[in-house]
Amino acid sequence: MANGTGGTFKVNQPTTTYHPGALATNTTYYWRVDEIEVDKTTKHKGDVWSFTTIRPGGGIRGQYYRDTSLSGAAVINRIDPQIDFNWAAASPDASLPVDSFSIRWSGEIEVPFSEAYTFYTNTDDGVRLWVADQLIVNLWTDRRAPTEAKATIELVGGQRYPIVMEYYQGNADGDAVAQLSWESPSIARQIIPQGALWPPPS
Ligand SMILES: [Ca+2]
Repeated sequence: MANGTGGTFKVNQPTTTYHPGALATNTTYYWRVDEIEVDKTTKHKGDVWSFTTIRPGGGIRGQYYRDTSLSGAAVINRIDPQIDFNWAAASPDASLPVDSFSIRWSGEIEVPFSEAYTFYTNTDDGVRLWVADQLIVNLWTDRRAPTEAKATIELVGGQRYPIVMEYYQGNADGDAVAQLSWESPSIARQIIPQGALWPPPS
């Protein structure tokens, strides 16, 4: 039964498994299993259960500023699929200077499993990272080279948490790098994929 629209009887099922075929994303499915006893007349009506399939993630909002302190109006507002940038000695965009710019990425993150997640920032220059409203990385200083920081936090599978990463490229130190990765007992270290990230709820 899909969308709670009064579902349809699917099939008499002689075994304990049923394969419904491919499911749509971002859809709630309802299902009920009735049993008939071996006398073929006594019926037991089951409970209605439901679940909602995930929708593909939409990346994270990026707001880009023309100074190192995220002040004034953002000159770029866009959705970045991931935080995985190495601009080297260049600028992210013609509307930004090569040096002295800053970025705030914000949105939500959904984790697949209930376990400890280690977040890794790799930046040149400064970075601050909040996950689940906790400031877990705070290195708001110039860097002479891409520098890693990490922090571990317990999260619950299937839940969405706010995530914010702020970053700046300083005035004097050439290269600009900003990357955000994660790792858990179930996930090998990787750049956080687009499918786990969402723009802020509107
Ligand atoms: Ca730099």
